[in-house]
Amino acid sequence: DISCRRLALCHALPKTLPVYRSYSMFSNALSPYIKLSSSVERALDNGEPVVALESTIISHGMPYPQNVETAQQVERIVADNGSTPATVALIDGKIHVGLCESELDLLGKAGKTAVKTSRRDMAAVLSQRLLGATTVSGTMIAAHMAGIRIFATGGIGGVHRGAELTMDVSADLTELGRTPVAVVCAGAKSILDLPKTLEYLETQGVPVIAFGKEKEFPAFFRPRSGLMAPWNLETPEKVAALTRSSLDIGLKSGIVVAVPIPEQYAEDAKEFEQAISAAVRESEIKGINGKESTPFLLKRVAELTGGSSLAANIALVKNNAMVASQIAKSLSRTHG
Ligand code: PSU
Ligand code: MN
Repeated sequence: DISCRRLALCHALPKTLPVYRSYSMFSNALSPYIKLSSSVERALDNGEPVVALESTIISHGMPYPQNVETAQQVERIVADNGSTPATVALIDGKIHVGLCESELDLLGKAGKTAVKTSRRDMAAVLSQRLLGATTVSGTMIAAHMAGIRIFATGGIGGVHRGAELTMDVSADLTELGRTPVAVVCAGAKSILDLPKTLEYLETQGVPVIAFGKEKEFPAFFRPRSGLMAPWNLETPEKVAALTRSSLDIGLKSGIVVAVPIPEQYAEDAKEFEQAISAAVRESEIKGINGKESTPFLLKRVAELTGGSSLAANIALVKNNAMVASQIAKSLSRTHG
């Protein structure tokens, strides 16, 4: 029967064609805008696993010089676990996928003078040749253009506390609904409204996977949020298989792979909750909103917890990079 045979043919296509082809991958219109590093280009050409990494975490998420040190260590962890790291940033009118050491340093030193770049900022930053640090949403767009399926970071943005009045919902969540990249993170910080964040991801059609033994959605500094994740998968292979299925059936949406912070780095919930509540109150009093909100809250929580949040933040990012690299490796094997 014809429809049956057509289905079989469709299914055979991704297995017989090489999936990664750097030049045929993006159209001629796109190629003047994208610059792959030589190691990323080589890996994509050979169908080897690649893990995307964001740069807002470098410029806005951590202080210098820990930000640059962490970025370098995270790249090394990705490499040590078998994938090629591809940190994303917008530099001089181009989307860079894979940065050299001096470019990482540039972003680290730029700090908040770099433009925090999510989907709505991409075209403005490119056309004005500004230095853009990509958020989860900006990085997902770049990764998808380059043909990268797996992306590691610390935490995703979410629905902010009080969003019923402010409508402050991170563009990360709508991006997850429209761009097929799996984001490996430690869940979302409780500077956010976590129940609403999970609701919004459901609306956007995004599978949220609790990775490992724990079935709850993690809360960044804490391995458990008290909220059940809709899915729980124990191994990188199972996450790669889910990602493969999502791509095979043509779902255009992303995936959240939520990895709990390793227990030995988990922070005292009470101290952190107090710091977070104080930071949220302060931001309301100061009238901080829009894209300034998340960087302000991150900075104040770090200050109020005496910097101990920074060590936990670095530890969980490294752990996520390791898991993402393993998932990417497993996924690249199923390309056949
Ligand atoms: N959460 C963190 N650290 C971060 C961010 C979020 O714990 O560095 C950054 C990420 O780049 C994320 C962005 O994509 O903040 C979300 O910002 P907003 O809430 O303005 O959408
Ligand atoms: Mn926002």
